[in-house]
Amino acid sequence: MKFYGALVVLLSSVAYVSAQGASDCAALQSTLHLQSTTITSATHVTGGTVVSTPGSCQSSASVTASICRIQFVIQTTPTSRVHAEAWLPDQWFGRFLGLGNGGVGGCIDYSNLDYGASMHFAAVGSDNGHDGNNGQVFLNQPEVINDFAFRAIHVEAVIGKQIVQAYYKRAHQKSYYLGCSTGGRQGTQAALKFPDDFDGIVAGSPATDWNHLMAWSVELGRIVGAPKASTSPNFIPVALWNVIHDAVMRQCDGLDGVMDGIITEPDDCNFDAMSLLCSGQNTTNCLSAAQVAALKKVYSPLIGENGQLLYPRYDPGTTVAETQVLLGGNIFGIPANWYPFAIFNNTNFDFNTFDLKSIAFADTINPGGIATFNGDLSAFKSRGGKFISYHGRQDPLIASGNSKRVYELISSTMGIPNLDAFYRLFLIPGMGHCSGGPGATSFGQSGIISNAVNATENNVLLAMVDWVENGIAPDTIIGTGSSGTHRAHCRYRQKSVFNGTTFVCQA
Ligand SMILES: [Ca+2]
Repeated sequence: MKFYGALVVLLSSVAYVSAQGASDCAALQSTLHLQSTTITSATHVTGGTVVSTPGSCQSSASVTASICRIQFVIQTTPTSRVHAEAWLPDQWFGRFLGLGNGGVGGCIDYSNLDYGASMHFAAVGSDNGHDGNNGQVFLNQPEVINDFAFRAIHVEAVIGKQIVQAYYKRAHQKSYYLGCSTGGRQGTQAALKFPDDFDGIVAGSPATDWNHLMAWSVELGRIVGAPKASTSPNFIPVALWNVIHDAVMRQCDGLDGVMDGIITEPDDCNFDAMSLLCSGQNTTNCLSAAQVAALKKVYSPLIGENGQLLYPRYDPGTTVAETQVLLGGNIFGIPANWYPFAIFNNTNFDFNTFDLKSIAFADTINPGGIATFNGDLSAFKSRGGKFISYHGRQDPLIASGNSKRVYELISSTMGIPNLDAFYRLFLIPGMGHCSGGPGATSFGQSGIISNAVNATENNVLLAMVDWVENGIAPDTIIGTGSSGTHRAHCRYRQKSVFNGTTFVCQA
């Protein structure tokens, strides 16, 4: 029944359009002329094949549904350009889908191009204005940073929609956006700066308040001794993270009423790091005083020069492997690719010198308006836009508390106590960064996942379609776990509460 529910949504609201065929696709390369845009390839691809891909990110991509694949380049300024692809399915349901990126990345999201086209969207993804994951491209290139900070998604939407219209010989009916991490930030930026680009935005684990996220990532590394962790008394070896993880779960797993390896509300977990302090006879599987102090800092918010909150605390409950991303003793790769090239213009920047003044300096530059921390979504709201955010509660890269903070920022800025009418945030217990983890973490947020249930109530993208086209807002998003279990994820500020049988959402 659930599956057919999804089909009803997909089929009833917009007309089914079949594309013209392979020759019409190929013809676009010579017949379509768009501003500042060069179409480099237009080829019909039969579903079930693998195609080669340009750039340094990957060499090939799977094509599930038969598509017209259009590769194009948009010259955004004399010193910057965006490479993009439109995957236009033979069976199109009239919807446009813009896609985001990850990290400091310039990687076209082929996985979600394939996903979107399979779901009958005309899907467009870009390289974010540069190729690959190296921040060197930002050095003395403000327009490349502008593409990354706000422009790539905008031109992908503007030009992409024109390509869609030319191919299908009719305009799209509704436009959507899907992205996570940096993609979540890009979706937020789209709602703030270009509110007409998308009718519905799905922004996962958003890297909003980017400048302070970068700062927090560095400071977490420095708390455990990076970039000289090997000689630091604060360094915590991976074996001790096993001890810490066990202690965190012992103290906090049961707070939600079920010992299931998932901390439903990490903000309820006031972990007592002192309980792990070595003492007397106890000298193994325990922490030194310096390590205890470091761990307390890890689980505390980042506070600025003037005592202000810069960024919420690291979520307790991440797995040992997840802790190694920011707390393994190195400066994390994304800020290591951001500060030297985009902030300090110093390819040899020494992270030993990083401090609160560095953070304040980055705030003053805020290149390209990258911060993306503004609560005024009034233009997006008044044009009827709908926004869904989601965030895993054991996200090892972006504290889930930041998404609560963004919700409160929007609420206070706009003077709207409850944002349900246009903005919903779903918190996902037991999910890491964008996907994965012991929770019910598959809900249509990215790619084609084998155990995902593609029904409206189980799929965040279809839920968004239902909200935009039918006015039916999702009260919950039902995730599927790796073992096939389901859990209804609650929208903030509701709480996920165990009622003795199952988790329910309570106001
Ligand atoms: Ca639990």
